[in-house]
Amino acid sequence: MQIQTVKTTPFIGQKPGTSGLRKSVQTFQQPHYLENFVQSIFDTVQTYQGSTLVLGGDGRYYNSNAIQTILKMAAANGFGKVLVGRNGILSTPAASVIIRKYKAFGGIILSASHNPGGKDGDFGIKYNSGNGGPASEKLTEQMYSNTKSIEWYKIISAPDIDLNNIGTFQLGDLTVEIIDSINDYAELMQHLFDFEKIKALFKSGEFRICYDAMHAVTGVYAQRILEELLQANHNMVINSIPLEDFGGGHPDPNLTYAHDLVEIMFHLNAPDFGAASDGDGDRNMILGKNFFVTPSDSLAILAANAHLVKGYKMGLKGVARSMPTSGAVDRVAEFLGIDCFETPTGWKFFGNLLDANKITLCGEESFGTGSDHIREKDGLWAVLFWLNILAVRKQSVETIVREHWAKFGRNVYSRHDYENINSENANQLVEELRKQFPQLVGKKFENYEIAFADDFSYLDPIDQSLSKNQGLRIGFTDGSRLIFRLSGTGTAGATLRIYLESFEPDVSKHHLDAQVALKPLLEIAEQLAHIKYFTGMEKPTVIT
Ligand code: VG1
Ligand code: CO
Repeated sequence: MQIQTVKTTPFIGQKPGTSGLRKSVQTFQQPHYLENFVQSIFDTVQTYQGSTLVLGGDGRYYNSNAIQTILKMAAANGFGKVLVGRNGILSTPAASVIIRKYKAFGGIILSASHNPGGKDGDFGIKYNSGNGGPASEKLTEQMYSNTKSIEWYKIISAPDIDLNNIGTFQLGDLTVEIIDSINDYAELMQHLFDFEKIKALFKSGEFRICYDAMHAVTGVYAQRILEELLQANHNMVINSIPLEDFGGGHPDPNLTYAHDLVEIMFHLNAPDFGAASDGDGDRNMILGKNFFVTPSDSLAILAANAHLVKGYKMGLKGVARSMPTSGAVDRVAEFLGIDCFETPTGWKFFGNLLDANKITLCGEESFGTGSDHIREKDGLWAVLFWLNILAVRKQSVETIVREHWAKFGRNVYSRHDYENINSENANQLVEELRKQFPQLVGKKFENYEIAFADDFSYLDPIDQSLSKNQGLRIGFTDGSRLIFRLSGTGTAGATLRIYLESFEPDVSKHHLDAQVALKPLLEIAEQLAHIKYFTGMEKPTVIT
């Protein structure tokens, strides 16, 4: 095995964001760009000699090229074995399953998740640790620091490996095993959920589902699990073939981008249940017949009904949500008498709580829900969880949500995104808002009075690490909240996210459209932050 030590120089800006390093494909295609980052990962995690790495991605453009490069670098750097998903495909949750099941040292997942793909789209790379979860902030900071001083990387010269066939190959001293991308994941799902009950639900002929894979990675998982194993109605997976450019779409499962599904579900003859997932399969959107379930409500409903589901009937240890996620799950936790933790945005912050057995379920408002079965959010898992509840309760999605609101009250919620705005203006908006904070407490706006205004920081209760500047929060005396955050997953300009939440205990007002109910809060947001002025936009690009 001929190991080459290739001289290189640092690239500016190889800083992992909310979920790994994401850049345009063109940026990744520059000579040494990918290699520099991969070597920086290896130099950060260090003690992997002879051990196993898991490798795969969401199938977007550049996936296979990157896999071939990483395999040759893993061989040169002394890994013992790499498990690769067939055709280079592994959804993010499947990668987490495989890392845990085979006790791998860690894994590299190639994905820019919900960002568009293709030659002119985005590419991304993230590292997951041996627990199957995203690298901690401490590790990502070390990776970034390494990228700034890198002088060389190691690679072997060898022909490419055939990724299309299951089997074992040798790359120098490294064993490369091409594995089925779905088996281990499907097996775990069968262990957690009552497949017989769900199968019976479909068999009754009275229940139809539509699943939008958005031409992304979950197409193959949904076909195997929903169509083959659960025998759901025929042709229920739409946009099922994974494409390198996601068919030109934006693989983000929300009401704006999953328009094919939305059209089907908001139609006279709509199926009973609709769902979609994102580029790498870790997000989910849940719809009923003519009905949208917000991700925050979905998390709360899963928590409140977990005792009906095979793998969770022992009860929940605790729950967690990201700070901008609505407090709906907090009310369920209080009812159940369990802990509820509030973490910064990004799945990496749930890892310690899960590893320490403090929580069973966790989720984010951004269509991410998950549990202690792995260390990533999991799109298809959430769909199966809902199906299991529906199979037991035999009620419609809408009835289940409305009954939940009647019992716990409704946390009316929405997020407004202003995408691709000028970065300087976005930072200025945040700065100007922050400057007002010392004067805000007690300030009144008609029925609303500000109770607190702060910049969210999180002290991890397990390892005591402190994460600062995780979003600006303005809380009102009636429990309503306004949150401002800049996205950490974009690749061009800045994206401003404004999260709006109010609480409505009165059932007679539960039918109100969230945008109508939240209008007064939105007006306060504009008054405080001058959103139109700084973004140069009259309205958001995406509302979820
Ligand atoms: C977004 C979401 C966040 C999620 C992250 C990764 O981050 O808001 O909740 O964890 O994407 O999801 P940001 O920084 O853009 O707000 V995924 O499915 O894109 O890996
Ligand atoms: Co994702």
